[in-house]
Amino acid sequence: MEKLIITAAICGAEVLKEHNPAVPYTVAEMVREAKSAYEAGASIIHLHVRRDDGTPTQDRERFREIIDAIRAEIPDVIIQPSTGGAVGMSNDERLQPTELQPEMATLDCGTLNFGGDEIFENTENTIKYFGDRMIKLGIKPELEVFDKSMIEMALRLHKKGHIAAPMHFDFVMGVNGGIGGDIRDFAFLRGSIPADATYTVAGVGRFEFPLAVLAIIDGGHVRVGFEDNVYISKGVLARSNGELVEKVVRLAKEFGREIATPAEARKILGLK
Ligand code: KMH
Ligand code: ZN
Repeated sequence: MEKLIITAAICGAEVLKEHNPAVPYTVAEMVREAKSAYEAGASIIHLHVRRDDGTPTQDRERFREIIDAIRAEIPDVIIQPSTGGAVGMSNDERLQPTELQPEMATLDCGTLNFGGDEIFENTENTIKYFGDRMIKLGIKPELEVFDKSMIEMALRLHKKGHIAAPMHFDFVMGVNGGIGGDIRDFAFLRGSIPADATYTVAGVGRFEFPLAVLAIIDGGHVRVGFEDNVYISKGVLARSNGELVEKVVRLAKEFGREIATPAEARKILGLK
């Protein structure tokens, strides 16, 4: 089995210090959390950025500042900016970090009810627009799918030339409005991607670690982090993103799965 790529989603756009005081907002806090995740075994940092007061932003210069600060400490880590941003942002606002030509970026493959009146909007034309941009800039998309229909969308847009193969999916599972997070849901998504595709699984809340185990034993990859879950165990807040990554490393070791370095992750994902 290939080595396990661990992605740390250290910040997200919705989770706040009120949920866990270790959620990072400032540049120094972002570096601290990225470093803790990397030192524990993460090879990819999935990156959202905030203003110092916690407001989510897709501002290119804020991304540049935080990416530069992270790179100064951990130069070889793979940085994967979000193009999802936060609900309500425009397409061009969301795409700003792609101007920095990262190796990877997320590409959300459908629209989702996000709770209350909020809709995370990704029309077919939006997905084509984002996919075309990533092909042009040589950015590998992590195809975020919150439901089975979003895999169908990605496959259709791949056939039309808007998404390159081999595809790399992120099954984001257990979000309100998306697919659930049980074994049947996982098997349904897992069985729906092409044979040459890779995948990571991001279980939200209580689904984080059970789904990590399924991916570990199946040969998939794993995402954890405050964006998805702030607890290390039931009712106990994680002290850092690193603590969440450490738990995945422990689980992987129990099942004999080795952890990929950033260089090995680049090879597995076909990054340059
Ligand atoms: N914050 C969500 C609205 C992504 O990073 O691409 C979108 C999100 C997905 O987190
Ligand atoms: Zn995200």
